[in-house]
Amino acid sequence: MGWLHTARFLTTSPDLLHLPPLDVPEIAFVGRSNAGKSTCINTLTQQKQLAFASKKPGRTQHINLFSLGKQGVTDAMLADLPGYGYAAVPMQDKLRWQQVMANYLVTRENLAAIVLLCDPRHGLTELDEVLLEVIRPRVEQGLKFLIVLTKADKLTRSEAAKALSIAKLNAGGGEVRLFSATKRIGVDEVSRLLWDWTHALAPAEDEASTQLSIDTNKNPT
Ligand SMILES: Nc1nc2c(ncn2[C@@H]2O[C@H](COP(=O)(O)OP(=O)(O)OP(=O)(O)O)[C@@H](O)[C@H]2O)c(=O)[nH]1
Ligand SMILES: [Mg+2]
Repeated sequence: MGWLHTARFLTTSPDLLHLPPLDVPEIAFVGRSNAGKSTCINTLTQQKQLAFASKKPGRTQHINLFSLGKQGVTDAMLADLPGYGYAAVPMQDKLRWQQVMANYLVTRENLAAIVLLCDPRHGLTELDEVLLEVIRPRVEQGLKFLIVLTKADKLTRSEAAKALSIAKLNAGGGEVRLFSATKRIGVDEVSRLLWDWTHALAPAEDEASTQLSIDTNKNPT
């Protein structure tokens, strides 16, 4: 989908305090370290090195923002967050990160959707459950929520079907999709969902408002 290809790096921050306040809808990618968050962002945006992915868990250590939108009109943000649950991280860093993450998820005003990435071979971990609890009040207030089951290329057909039905039970009314960066499973579906969530207006109205903002830029009054 053309829209996600427009992603470009905006900024990086060690915590919520240093993130710029924004008024476009933001989609946060969260989950266990090594679950495939950065790879998922690169696959969706069709850019190899936009977010830094790595075999070594704990690669992403900041909140990284990527802006989306055509013709210089930013209409949404992707946020790549550090993963949790990596055993080799010192306890103090772990606790600090859980705090940064909870703070971001609970108070980031323009947060419109959360994508929780989960490797279905491990299932939802204890820390994933904690995260579900933290975001529950916001999801109940209308925040969109999607569980992406990553690395689906590693599952047989029946394992995939089983993982999907278990995740649906845990998603609390949110969406669930299978995803694979290597086999490009679920890429179009997830892209479509993210577009729909950040563009609640009918397509005709959306076009009109984009046109309006371009005109306004050209001809300020
Ligand atoms: N087979 C397979 N491997 C994948 C897939 N997605 C990610 N990986 C691999 O999983 C590892 C971790 O990927 P990352 O995208 O860096 O994971 P992350 O969740 O951003 O990790 P942190 O930044 O540590 O939180 C890398 O070796 C990726 O190549 C996938 O769909 N299929
Ligand atoms: Mg990462």
